[in-house]
Amino acid sequence: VRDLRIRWALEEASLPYRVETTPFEGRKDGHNTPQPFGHVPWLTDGDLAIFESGAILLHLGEMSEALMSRDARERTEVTEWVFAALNSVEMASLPWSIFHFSSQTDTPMFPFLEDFLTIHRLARIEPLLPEREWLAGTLGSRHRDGRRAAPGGPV
Ligand SMILES: N[C@@H](CCC(=O)N[C@@H](CS)C(=O)NCC(=O)O)C(=O)O
Repeated sequence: VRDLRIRWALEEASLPYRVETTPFEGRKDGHNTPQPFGHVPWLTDGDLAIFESGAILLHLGEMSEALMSRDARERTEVTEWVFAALNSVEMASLPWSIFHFSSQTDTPMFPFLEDFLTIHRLARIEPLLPEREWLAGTLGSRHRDGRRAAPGGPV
């Protein structure tokens, strides 16, 4: 479930947070949540309610330099990679995982999606990774140095 990426970011930034659950049944009919499609996750921060995991991540990035630098170029890199993860990788990995986990890999779409994902997306990222620990930012080196960002406002 897509709350994992948000919990991960909150942990990396040492931001305080509380997890709440919502009933699965009835989430679409009359399920009055800040998520217009009746989906999870959403984040409540004070009187702000944010849906879409990418939008939530960018909001958290604004709260912690451990997640997003204040430098304009580095901020742009973070934004690029958040969109790349959602728009270029997840758009292929999601249908791939639905076929995979529902054991429908014999559908003609499956090899198409697999090639699209592995050859046209992930294989192109592979050569970038030996040069750096993270695609954007310095999250890893912050950890190696033992420095963590100070907790920001309430989440
Ligand atoms: N693009 C949305 C996707 C949200 C989404 O699809 N959430 C799933 C769980 S990860 C959900 O609530 N599914 C319930 C349903 O489809 O009814 C995001 O990234 O937040």
